Amino acid sequence: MKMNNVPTKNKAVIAWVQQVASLCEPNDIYWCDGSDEEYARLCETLVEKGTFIKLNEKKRPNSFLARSNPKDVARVEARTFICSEDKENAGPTNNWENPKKMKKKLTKLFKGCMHGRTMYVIPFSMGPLGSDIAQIGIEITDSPYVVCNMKIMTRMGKKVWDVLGDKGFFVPCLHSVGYPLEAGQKDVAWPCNPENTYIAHFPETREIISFGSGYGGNALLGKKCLALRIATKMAKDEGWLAEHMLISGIEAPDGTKTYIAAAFPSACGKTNLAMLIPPKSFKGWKVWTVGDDIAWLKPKNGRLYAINPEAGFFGVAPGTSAKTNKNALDSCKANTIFTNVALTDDGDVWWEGMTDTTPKHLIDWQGNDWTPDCGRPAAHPNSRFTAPASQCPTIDSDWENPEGVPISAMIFGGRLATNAPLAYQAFNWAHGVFLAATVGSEKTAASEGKTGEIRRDPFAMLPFCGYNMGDYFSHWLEMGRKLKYMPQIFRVNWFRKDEKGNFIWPGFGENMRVIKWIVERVQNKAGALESPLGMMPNYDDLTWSGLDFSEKQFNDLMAVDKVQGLNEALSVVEYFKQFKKHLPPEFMNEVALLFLRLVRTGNVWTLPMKESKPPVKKKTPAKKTVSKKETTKKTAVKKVAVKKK
Ligand code: O2Y
Ligand code: MN
Repeated sequence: MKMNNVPTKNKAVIAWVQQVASLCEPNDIYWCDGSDEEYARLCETLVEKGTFIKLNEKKRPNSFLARSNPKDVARVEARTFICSEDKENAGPTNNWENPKKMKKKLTKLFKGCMHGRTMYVIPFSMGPLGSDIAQIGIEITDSPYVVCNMKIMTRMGKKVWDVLGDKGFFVPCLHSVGYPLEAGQKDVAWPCNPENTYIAHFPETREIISFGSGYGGNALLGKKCLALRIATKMAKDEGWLAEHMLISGIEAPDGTKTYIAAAFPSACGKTNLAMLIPPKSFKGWKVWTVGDDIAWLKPKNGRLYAINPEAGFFGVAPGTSAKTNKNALDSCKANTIFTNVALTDDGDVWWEGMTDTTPKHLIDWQGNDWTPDCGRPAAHPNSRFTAPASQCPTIDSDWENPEGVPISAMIFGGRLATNAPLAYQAFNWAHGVFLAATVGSEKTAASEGKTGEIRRDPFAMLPFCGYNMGDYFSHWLEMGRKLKYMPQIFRVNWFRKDEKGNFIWPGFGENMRVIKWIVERVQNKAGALESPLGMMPNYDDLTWSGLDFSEKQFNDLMAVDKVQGLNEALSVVEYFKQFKKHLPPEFMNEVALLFLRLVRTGNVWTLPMKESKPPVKKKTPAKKTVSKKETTKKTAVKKVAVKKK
């Protein structure tokens, strides 16, 4: 196929685009320049095709609503593959296919798959253009919806060619909705091919091929596919970390800023934490947003520096309100693409949990009339907004700093109703890596298995690690050995419930109380007591102004039941078995220490009440590598202190 207006001299790019075009046989090829004019033109085309509905310009300027095919509404893990030469390198937690076999299968599917369509070539950078932490990708797609979303989610367009140069490296990302239009065939508003969906990754050769879905992580290939699955493998080979983490800067009243990174499984309020608004009583404290989903962390001068590789938020809409996350709501005031939310009668958007009062009439995410009593949700539970990060009122002044921001603390959280305290700090790096590897959420639906059982989601990376997860654990341990000033590691759980099934902790903005303790811990300003699980804040170590939360309530929230703890440790051992020889030996050491600490305690470990509190609180030195020996020594001191009182 003849190519016009080719904007690059990079031979590898030109050859690849040629090769894809002769396989997919599109009507024409369009090289995206990333301009606002191009975006406006494509949005107009999408409106004409029926994919986009233009929203009320006065209420939601330059914004659009898309409704997907009901069979194409989320990432599909069952159709996501890691295609490494050796099955063992995909590990026990990934779907695997032989790369040659997968390419053969995909070649058949891609043959002629772009008939009747334009093939778009999207140059993009994950990370600030030119940052040495950033990576360049080129996505070929037949979906203009994908082009528009990529414009928001990445640094996309002309400038990328300059950075790439004639010989620069890029990750080829090939995507098709898998819905060719044969002569005379009419298009549909959301073309896709759910019966033949494949999201295939080739980590060793750094390639991505996705077929059949036009939705989110399946189709916007810079996000989960490149920035996590391919990047984890790059990071392992090159000595850095690609993580499913938000990044925030926590500003204290004295103006100092402490950057944290935090990992939570999907649907645990990650975006809320990234954009947290502190309680009114926290005068002078501010939370600044660097990223809400992905962090790339590279070591420099013995420290870890993080960038957000993305340029936008692909946030989940339901539950987002002025109360739960005003900053997210403000981020999508304009210039936003909404997918699968409801349409109001005045041409704006609505979703469950957005407002206190429910509109009397809506058009639901499938385009049908909706009333509050109709028994169906108005917005799909996985409906999304694609909004530029620059529109977030709390965007950090350094969010585009090509050097990244220095990370002082890393937080790992799950969703657990029982026996999981609000917050604790790892004793040292290896213990922290162990804590991150054992994170999980309780299964809530029958489809997920037995309700109450824990679905482990190590590092919140279960669906996103591009190689053997056992080797990933070892890589983290190795990174700790390389760093001089490693971040302190913390575990949190906002979701503990009482006997009546009510959440004990109010969550949302009140989580700032925990974040402040974490910041003060890394600054060596706050105390903690040794518990069987880690270093725990005492009641007085958190700030309580503006919240009526008693010491008794807090201690209940922090209690550790010995038998439940031992059972949890046993279930961790069971979970680890699948990694066989890839499991780092350090982890069995950590399990043994956990068992020992638990058997030494009474039936229920609780924080001492105020009057029986030890007189001296030990502070862990901030930002210093704590060796095993030092940890043991510190533990001994703590025990003496507890005994003394
Ligand atoms: O269903 C999708 O395609 C979106 S999944 C997603 C989107 C933004 C941030 N995180 C996630 C996730 O699943 O972790
Ligand atoms: Mn995510």
